[in-house]
Amino acid sequence: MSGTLITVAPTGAEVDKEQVPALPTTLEELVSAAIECERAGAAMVHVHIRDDASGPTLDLGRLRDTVAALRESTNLVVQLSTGGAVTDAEGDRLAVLEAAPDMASCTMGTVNFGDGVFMNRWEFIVELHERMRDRAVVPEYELFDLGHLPSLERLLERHGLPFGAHVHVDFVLGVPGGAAGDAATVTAFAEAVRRYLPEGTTFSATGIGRTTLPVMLASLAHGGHLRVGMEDTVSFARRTPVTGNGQLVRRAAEAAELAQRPPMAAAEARRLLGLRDAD
Ligand code: KMH
Ligand code: ZN
Repeated sequence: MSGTLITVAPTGAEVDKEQVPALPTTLEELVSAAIECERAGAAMVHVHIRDDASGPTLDLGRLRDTVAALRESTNLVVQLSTGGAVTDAEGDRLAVLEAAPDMASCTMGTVNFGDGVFMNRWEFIVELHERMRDRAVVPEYELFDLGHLPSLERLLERHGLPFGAHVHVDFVLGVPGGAAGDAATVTAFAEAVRRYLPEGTTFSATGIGRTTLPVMLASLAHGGHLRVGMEDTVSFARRTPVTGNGQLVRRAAEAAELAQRPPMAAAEARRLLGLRDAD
């Protein structure tokens, strides 16, 4: 069994900087968080960026600067979010790929998202999948509900494997409107990976809010990988706010060590995921 791929999602599009001052929203804060998280055991960073008012943005110039700065200061696999915020237009979400990240997210269906709707039409998913392959960007397919797994099977059957020919998915559990964040749901998703997706498909899992711990432990138990970060949870324990992303990555790395699948370095992650610069 391989080591554990730890992805950090440091910022997201939803958490309010005023309410959570430790959230990294400037480029300097993001790079500093990324450096700390790599030292703590992360191999990949899932990136959303913010504007000068700390609001979510998909500004292409900022995205390009962000990719360059993360590459300059870390070896982390840089994965840009094409999910953005629920208010983002499809054209802006597709244009994220022009910033030439190593990877990008590709959500496999529409889901209620708290009071909003995270819209992912079939034609949009196909366009994202094909543009990524054209640009040698490896997708991380984001699965918020069980139906997203047979949808991914259909995508791969009709439109072919992604760049690198390896399939990697992420279970995003505990979103109000999506699948629950508990051990039984991780088990159901892990079984659905074996049922619907190509042999060798790898998965990570993240639990939103207080579901972070049961999802993390269940994913490790199923041989899965981990995503943690302030995009997904801003509480470390009951009534204890997270001090920073490094704290969440350190806990994930300790859990991975305990499972005897220590965190993998970025170079190993690049090989596992079939990235274009893997050695
Ligand atoms: N912010 C959510 C609406 C992704 O990054 O691809 C979508 C999201 C998924 O976070
Ligand atoms: Zn995201």
